[in-house]
Amino acid sequence: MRALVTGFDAFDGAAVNASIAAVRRLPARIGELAITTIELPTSFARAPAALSNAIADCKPDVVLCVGEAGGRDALSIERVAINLCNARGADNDGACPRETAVVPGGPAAYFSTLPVVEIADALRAAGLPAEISSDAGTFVCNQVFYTLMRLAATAGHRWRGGFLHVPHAFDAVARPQAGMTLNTITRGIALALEVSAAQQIAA
Ligand code: PCA
Repeated sequence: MRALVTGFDAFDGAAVNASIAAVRRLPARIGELAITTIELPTSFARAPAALSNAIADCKPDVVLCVGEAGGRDALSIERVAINLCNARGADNDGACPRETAVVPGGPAAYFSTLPVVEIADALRAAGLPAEISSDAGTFVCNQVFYTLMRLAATAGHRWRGGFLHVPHAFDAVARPQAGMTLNTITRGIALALEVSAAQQIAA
């Protein structure tokens, strides 16, 4: 089985994005799962094509997109992606879309097809702060999550996909208000992948 795991480049003036920093620390294999990682640009214009090209190349069974949500203090398994872009600040290309659709005419929302309850339970059982979130925001992370789930729903793919928001990394940001170590974040991502792979095998 193959997993594609994505993280984002740094944005909003930060030097590091905990999502890609933690994703890069993943091993090449987790049990039966071969792991491919890529960095997505924090760009409304470029991220969707980068994601769909990576899926076409990798032919994954599981896709987990990871992004950073500064200020959160738990690993947040996102439940739902909405068809809305509403940026508070500029992305890495200077774009700041307001009240536009991710996909004009697309459904209002898509649910994750990863086992969000089982992932949150497994993370907590391992002693990692975790929550299920119903708000992936309206910036590039939500756009990528919506793009991912729309691909899953419309392109006849058999993979399952979802999104994980992670806090700032204590070891990557000076004095974050809330955060975890990169090591903890990577452990959480690896566990989410294990639980997702187990569900794919059982399906
Ligand atoms: N977080 C942003 C975009 C890139 C990232 O890591 C978000 O939550 O939309």
